[in-house]
Amino acid sequence: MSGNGSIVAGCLAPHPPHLVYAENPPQNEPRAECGWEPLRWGYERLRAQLDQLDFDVLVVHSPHWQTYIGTHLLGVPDFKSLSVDPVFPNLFRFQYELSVDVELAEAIHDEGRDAGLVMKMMRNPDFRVDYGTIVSCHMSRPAWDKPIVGISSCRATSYYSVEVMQEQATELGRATLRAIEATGRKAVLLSSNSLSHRHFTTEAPVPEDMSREHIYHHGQYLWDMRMIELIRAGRSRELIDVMPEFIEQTVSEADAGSLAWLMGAMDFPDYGGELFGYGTVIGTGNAVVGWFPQRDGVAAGGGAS
Ligand code: 2XP
Ligand code: FE2
Repeated sequence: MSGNGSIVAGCLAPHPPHLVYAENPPQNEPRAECGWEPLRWGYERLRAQLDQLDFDVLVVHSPHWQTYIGTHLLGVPDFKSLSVDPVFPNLFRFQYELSVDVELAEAIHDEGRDAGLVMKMMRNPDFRVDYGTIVSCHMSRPAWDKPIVGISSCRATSYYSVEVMQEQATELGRATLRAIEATGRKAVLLSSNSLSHRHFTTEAPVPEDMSREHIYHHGQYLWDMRMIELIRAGRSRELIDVMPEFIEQTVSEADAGSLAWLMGAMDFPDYGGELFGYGTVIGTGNAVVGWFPQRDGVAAGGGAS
């Protein structure tokens, strides 16, 4: 099948390992009593929406696969290993087993290269898939019954500036869309990042003790609310316009380009993203959001009315 693929949903799908920890799936070794329910209920609502959709593949852009020369894509059909979070090994020791849609990954590689981006297929069969990719995929689709495409973050913010990163990431998004269309895939896209990212540097004796969980400070909350307002109003170009200041003020993980990639791939939606949940994790702001371009009432192809 080829030529009539589409993006059926785009999601903001943050990856705090705490959320997997609190869900107690069999793949994760540590056990939790509870924790971060507002966010986990948000993911539950996102999953219910995705269950209504017919799709072939999850395409995920992760801030924690950091490649300093160009954008890399997982290029091996199957991965199986243990993922241990380097910062939270007490919360996340996860046995993963996943398959990759290598044909789509190669198509994105080729489209990106043809658009002038530096692209590379990652062919090491012993590669350890990053925990950002794993957490976002697990929380969005815990059955692990769909192949994924994993895309790295090329750190253009660190090398150049947020503005250069955004140019590259939106171009990568457009290349991703062209590849999805050309290969005939029905794809769900995951932008694996939190919003504000200032966080506490010590942990409660019981990590899931929610009496200790709150936003790092009020200014971070105000920024998160502003970003969520733009998302819900379908003002995605403004979202990109304010992102340099947002990233500077909140040290946001959006600096990785995941959200700019998503907006580029979805052609800057002028319809609202649906907010499924908001909550903090060690003080960082996290929103779970879905954009559904094929929903009734959403004009395909965008364009302000
Ligand atoms: O520190 C990070 O980048 C994480 N993703 C882990 C923790 C909490 C995030 O919200
Ligand atoms: Fe992170």
